[in-house]
Amino acid sequence: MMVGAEDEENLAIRYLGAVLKKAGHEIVINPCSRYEDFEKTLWQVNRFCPNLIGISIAFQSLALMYFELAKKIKESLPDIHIIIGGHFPTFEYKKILETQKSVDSVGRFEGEKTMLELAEFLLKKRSINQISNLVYRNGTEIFENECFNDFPSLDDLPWPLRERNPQVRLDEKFATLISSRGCWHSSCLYCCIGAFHSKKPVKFKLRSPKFVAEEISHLFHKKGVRFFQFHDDNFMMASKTATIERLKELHEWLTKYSIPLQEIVFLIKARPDTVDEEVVGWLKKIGTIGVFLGIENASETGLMALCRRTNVSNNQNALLTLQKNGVSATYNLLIFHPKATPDEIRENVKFMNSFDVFPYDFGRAEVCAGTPLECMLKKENKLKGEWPNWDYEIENEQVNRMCQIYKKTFRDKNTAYGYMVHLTIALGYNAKLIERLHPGTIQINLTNEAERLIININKFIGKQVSILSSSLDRNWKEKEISEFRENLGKGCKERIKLMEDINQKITNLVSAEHIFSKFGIEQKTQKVLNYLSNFNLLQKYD
Ligand code: B12
Ligand code: SF4
Repeated sequence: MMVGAEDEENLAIRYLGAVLKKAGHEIVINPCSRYEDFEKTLWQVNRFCPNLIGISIAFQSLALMYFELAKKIKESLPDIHIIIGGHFPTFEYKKILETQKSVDSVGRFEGEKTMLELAEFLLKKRSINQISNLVYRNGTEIFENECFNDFPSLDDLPWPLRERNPQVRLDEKFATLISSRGCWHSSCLYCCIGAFHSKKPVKFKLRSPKFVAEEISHLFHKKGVRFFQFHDDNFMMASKTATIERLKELHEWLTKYSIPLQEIVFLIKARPDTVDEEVVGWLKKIGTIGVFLGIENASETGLMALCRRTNVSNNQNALLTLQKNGVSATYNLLIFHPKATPDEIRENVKFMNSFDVFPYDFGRAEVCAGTPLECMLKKENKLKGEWPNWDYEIENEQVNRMCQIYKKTFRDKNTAYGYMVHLTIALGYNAKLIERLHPGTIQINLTNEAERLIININKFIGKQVSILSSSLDRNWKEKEISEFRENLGKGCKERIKLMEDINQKITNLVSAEHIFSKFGIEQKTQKVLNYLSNFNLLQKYD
């Protein structure tokens, strides 16, 4: 059984499940993203009684939850072998095995080979010291096997195990996939991807466009998926020439597989220094409607401190190029980091108040295992808090004060700020998705309404951040903090309501078009809906 967080198809447990299935093992994929999912997971465990449970922990923030799950599973069925793997355990394997008695072993780095070999061990076909990348406990001792330090051949891997019925988003069938593993930059201060692949001969590995297109073709033709999200760390290559070549090849194969490109949409991740007119032209041709853009900071000093190797003009060019070409973007600003200065914060706040087109979030660079940030703070003896939820103080006192107030306000659950941002990001893509897949008069109104609302939300966030930044110059009293939190929460909740309304309208439009198309009415849906709304028969489309 494979267990892991799953807001959208979790490719880690689904790739590992696929190789085990291909080798003839029976597999159950059990998503478990929060404590509320424990009951269902334990029920599945007891029903299926697996010999082996693989728990995937990518997110350090969820590690304690999965340790608790492992304990509950062991209490109920003590003989099951529990292995955990993913980004966090890859680096923290020793501490995990020392402190978590319910965990039998840790699989480091990529897990395909490890899981296959562990399954063979459980069938008594190999000994435990012959399992690559495995660290395990035997009595009170911990043993570390040799690591296989290379990428698997991505073109030869079976496709991730998927449910018979695809997930649905916005009434469109939705799937996640990857076209590469690793990252050619591999150096950002807060990111563990560099360390995760650092011992391999190359920093990243690609799937051939032919095989990526083949997987898309299967999902499109056999399962009706039209909405695809690529989870590659960087969808684009280090050089423009290589990027264009790859996009052209992908375009060619998608066409060869008879995929009507106007009928599919892609979301991808990209660094700003890889985005220009020509690249965006090709991205649009293959169906890209949205980009998770790695802006990360709006000042030169901030970008340098975060080791991004990009600059402010890369960021601006990428944002403006995407905007000009009608592709949506969303990004994060890590304005708080150990060396952030008041001037840098002010530059970021200015940027937030000047560019208000795309949804974004902002916050602090968090300490994850294996990152250069963790290494730096350890070396400087500045890691605070308790494993695995590390904390740190920002060197500049004023910025540190602002960050503390940020945590008590923007990150307080009651303000619902996080949920508002989450909805804004989705609204940005939804507005573009209907533009590509469901064009028409109603769509134009809805897309415009959504884009206006996003600008309104950004103006609101910008204003709140400007107020917050006054804490750079003076300390805030507790009363001021609670009043600010209250106002922020009120503003967020009002906007959440507006977004929920418009998202509902967008979903209604998509559903109505799907129903009409079942009756063979493909082109005129929105004209008919508009006509009916004249008679108040369809008030929800007003
Ligand atoms: C998709 C994704 C998401 C999705 C989650 C989708 C889902 N599962 O529901 C979304 C967008 C929701 C998301 C959110 C966040 N994410 Co994210 N995300 C990713 C991303 C880009 C891809 C994951 C993926 O599909 N990889 C492809 C699979 C095939 O690779 P893999 O996960 O590495 O799995 C392999 C190995 O790790 C190993 N393995 C994995 N599990 C197991 C289990 C066993 C038993 C074994 C043996 C091996 C093994 O084998 C697998 C196959 O080879 C990764 C980056 C990355 N490259 O992985 C970041 C990443 C996991 N995310 C990260 C972060 C920080 C976040 C956020 C905190 C961001 C934020 N500020 O909000 C949130 C946290 C969400 C939460 N729930 O707490 C960090 C995690 C760092 C950490 N150690 O905590 C990563 C590594 C990005 C980074 N560059 O640092 N994320
Ligand atoms: S944040 Fe992105 S660009 Fe930076 S090292 Fe990680 S994956 Fe690469």
